[in-house]
Amino acid sequence: MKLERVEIVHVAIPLVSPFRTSFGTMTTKDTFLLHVVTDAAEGWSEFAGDPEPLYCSEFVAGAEIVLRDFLLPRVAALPVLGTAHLAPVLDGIKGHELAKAALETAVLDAELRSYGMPLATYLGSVRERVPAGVSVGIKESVGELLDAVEGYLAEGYVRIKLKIEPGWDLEPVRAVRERFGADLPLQVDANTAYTLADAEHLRRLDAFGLLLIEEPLAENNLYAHARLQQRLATPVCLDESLHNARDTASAIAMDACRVVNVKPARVGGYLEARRVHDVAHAHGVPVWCGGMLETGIGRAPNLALAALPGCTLPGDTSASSRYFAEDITEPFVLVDGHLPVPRSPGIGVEPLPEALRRFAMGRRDLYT
Ligand code: OSB
Ligand code: MG
Repeated sequence: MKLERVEIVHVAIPLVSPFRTSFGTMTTKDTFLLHVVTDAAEGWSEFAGDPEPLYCSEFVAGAEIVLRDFLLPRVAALPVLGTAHLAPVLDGIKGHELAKAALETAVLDAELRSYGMPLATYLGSVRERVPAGVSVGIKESVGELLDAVEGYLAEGYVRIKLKIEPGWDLEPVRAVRERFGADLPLQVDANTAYTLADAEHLRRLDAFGLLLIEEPLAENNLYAHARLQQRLATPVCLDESLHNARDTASAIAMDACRVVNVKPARVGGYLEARRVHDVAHAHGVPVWCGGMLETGIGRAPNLALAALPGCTLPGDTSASSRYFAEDITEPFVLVDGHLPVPRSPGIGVEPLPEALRRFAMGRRDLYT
C-alpha cells in the first residue's frame, strides 16, 4: 500500500450520563478519529484518550502533535506501507502507545479492507459474539448506584464492574452484593486510587467474592501490586500498569496480577494486544478486553479482540446505548447479554456520514 492522506476528525459526543471515576468525571466523549487513505483502501480508528491526561499521560492535543511530527513522518518514509512494518519504526519514539495504536489501527483497517478480511479473522478470534460487562461509575449515593446496577442487569449485562475510591468501596460493594446476590459476577476498579498502606482495608473486600480488583495502586509499581496480592485473596488485575507484552510477562512472573485487562490503545495497538493476550493465556491467566468509553469506531475492533480464546472473562465492551444516545456508527446492540463480533472487512464499521457531520468539531490534514 501507499500512504496518500491522513486526516484527523475531532468529535465530541455527549455521554448519556456523567461517568465518574477516582480520577475525574466525564460528560462527553471528546477525542479524534483518524482517517487514513491509501492507494488500496481507506481505514478509520479512534484515539482512546481524553483532552486531559488523567487516566494516562497522553491527551488529545498532545497526540495530534506526536502523530503529525513524529509518527507519521516515519510511516510516510516506509518504502511499503504495511501494518507489520509500523511498530519497528515507531519503537524509536518512546511511549505514546495511544497515539501509536490510533495510527496502527487505521492502517490495519485499510490493509484488511484491501484483502477483504475481517479483523476477527486476522487476530484469530474464536467467537461470533462476546458476553458484555458494564463499568458503573461512582454515584452520589448507594441508592443511586443500586438503581443504575438494576437497570444494567435488566438490560442483560452479565457482569458488573464498580468504580471505587477511598470512601466509596466497602459500602457500595456490600450493598450491591446484598441486593443482587452472591452469584452476580462482580468486580471493582480503583484506577490507582490506593496505596500499600490501604492493604488491610482492601483485604476486607475479600469477603464479597469479587472476580478481581483492578489497578488498586500507583501505575507501573509492579512490586507494590505483588506485595498487595500476597495479602489479598481477591485476584489483582492490572490495567494502567501494563503497556506491552513484556510488562505483562514480568507482572505475571512477579505475581503482581492474576488477571489481565488488555486495552489495545494502552499497549500500542492490536498486534501488541494479541501478544499481551498470548503471554497471559500461555500462563493460564484470564484476559478480558477493557474499554475507554469508545464510540463504535473503537468498540468494533475491541469486540474482535474480546473474541480471542484467552478472553475468558466478560469485558467492558458494552452496547452503544450505555454510552451515547446516538453513536457515530451503526449502534452495537445487546442481545441476550452479548454483542456481535463484526464480520465485515477491517474493523467492520465506519462513521455514518450524517452522524459524523453532526459530531465533527473540525477536520485537519496531518499528511498529504
Ligand atoms: O479504567 O477501565 C478503566 C473508562 C475510561 C478510562 C478508563 C477506564 C474506563 C472504564 C469504562 O472503566 C470502560 C468502558 O466501558 O469503555
Ligand atoms: Mg481500569
